Amino acid sequence: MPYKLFDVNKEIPERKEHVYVKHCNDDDEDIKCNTSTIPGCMTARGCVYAGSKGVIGGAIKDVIQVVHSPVGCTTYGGGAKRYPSQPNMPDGSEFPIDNFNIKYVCGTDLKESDVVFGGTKKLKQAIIDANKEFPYATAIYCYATCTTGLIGDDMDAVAKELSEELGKDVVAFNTAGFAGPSQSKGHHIANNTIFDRLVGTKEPPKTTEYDIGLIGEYNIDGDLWVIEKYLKEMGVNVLSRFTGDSTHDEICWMHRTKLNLVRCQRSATYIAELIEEKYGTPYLKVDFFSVQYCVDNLRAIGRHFGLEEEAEKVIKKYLYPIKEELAFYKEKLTGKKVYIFSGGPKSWHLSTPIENELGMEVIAVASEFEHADGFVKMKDRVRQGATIVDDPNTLELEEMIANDKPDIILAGIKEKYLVHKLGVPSIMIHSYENGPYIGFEGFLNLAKDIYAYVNTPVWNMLEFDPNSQNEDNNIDNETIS
Ligand code: CFM
Repeated sequence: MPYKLFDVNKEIPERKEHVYVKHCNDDDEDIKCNTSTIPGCMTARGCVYAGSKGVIGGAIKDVIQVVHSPVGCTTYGGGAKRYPSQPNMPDGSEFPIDNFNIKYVCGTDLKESDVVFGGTKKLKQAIIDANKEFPYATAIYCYATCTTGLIGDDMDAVAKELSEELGKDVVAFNTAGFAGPSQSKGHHIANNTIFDRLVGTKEPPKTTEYDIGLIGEYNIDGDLWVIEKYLKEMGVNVLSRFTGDSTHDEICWMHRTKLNLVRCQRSATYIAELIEEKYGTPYLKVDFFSVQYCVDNLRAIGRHFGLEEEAEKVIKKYLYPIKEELAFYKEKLTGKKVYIFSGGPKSWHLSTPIENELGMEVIAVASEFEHADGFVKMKDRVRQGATIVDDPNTLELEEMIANDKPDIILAGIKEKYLVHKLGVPSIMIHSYENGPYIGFEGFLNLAKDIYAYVNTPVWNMLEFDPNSQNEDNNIDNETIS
């Protein structure tokens, strides 16, 4: 069958409101977002459970994660994400983390009869068994999924009963997969649950005048360690991390920080606001993606603590060694056309740096789950004529590629191999190729990866012809020599 391009406006007219092309004088036009995916669209979104377990709770190293689900959701949650941890604990001991950094994930393996008769007994037994198996874990978090949301199991009651019985925190996250349009709702529920159940329940062994909370940094491929290193060298102490490389206890004493830095502002501003409201701790929204943002934000943190000179020293130390190499990549990448298809925030964090600091042209940005405030930033930061897409789907992506012919796409694993088949290189902006991608050296890593992918000769051997008669994913074999 000949390949036909999908005509979005014709096939699914409701999608029109989710796609926007930036023009001058059109500031008022809103893009529709944070609503349920339109049936029939092959979305790249995750579910609410994915947002709570996959993003927030699952990164904490000394916790057993009990997924209350049929086995599929548990399997998904078992090490699918690249957020490594070090074994070091706040008291100086070492937590037994395996070499692959797969955290402790168990499940209740729900069956049909549990759906009919209820799954709380199984959940209780699973938590007791998990605790026996991993007695050294500090706490146990359990997660609702679609199935348990449908049954209506009272997970809070189980968590309360077992917290008393086992003498450690058992926390229930009521994040049924369908409880919202995307993983974003899972972030929100997890923030609220952690704040209500944990924050303020423990005290840190010691405090200083320079204690901060690093909030919304999940240590993707080591990002958190880069920021932590800069802060440490400035004289700032990271007292709590939410939640990359974190421990259960750090989360419990988040109320003792003097300042909170909010790195991912989509998934974690909620808890920073709640802490400010209850404990009066201020928070700063920070951005370390790229050289310029890194300089600006380290200076802002320096100003807050009166550590301006120390901030300048750190900037000098880490900026100087990468400058020349970065200039090389900028020269090579100037004028290359790029799409940024991320979960949301990375599409607005990276658009200006990729234009200004790498010389590339960002011609489309997309977000799986951003809310209206994120889209305002996305619109502000892209050039005239750039396309902005909410909840993109594969067919639209193919259509866009046929029209724009971008040189590279920064996207996720769900887009990567699809676009490779269309002859366009793609690097993973969610979990990275050769990260970290944050900070000075991280931005250089990103530039290197973009350069390497764009210049791999294999792309010259492929040609995307949307009208090709070839059924093999539109790759014309005759062009492959
Ligand atoms: Fe925040 Fe994230 Fe992101 Fe996110 Fe994500 Fe992610 Fe992302 Mo993938 S917490 S919103 S739910 S920065 S996993 S580390 S890369 S979609 S833009």
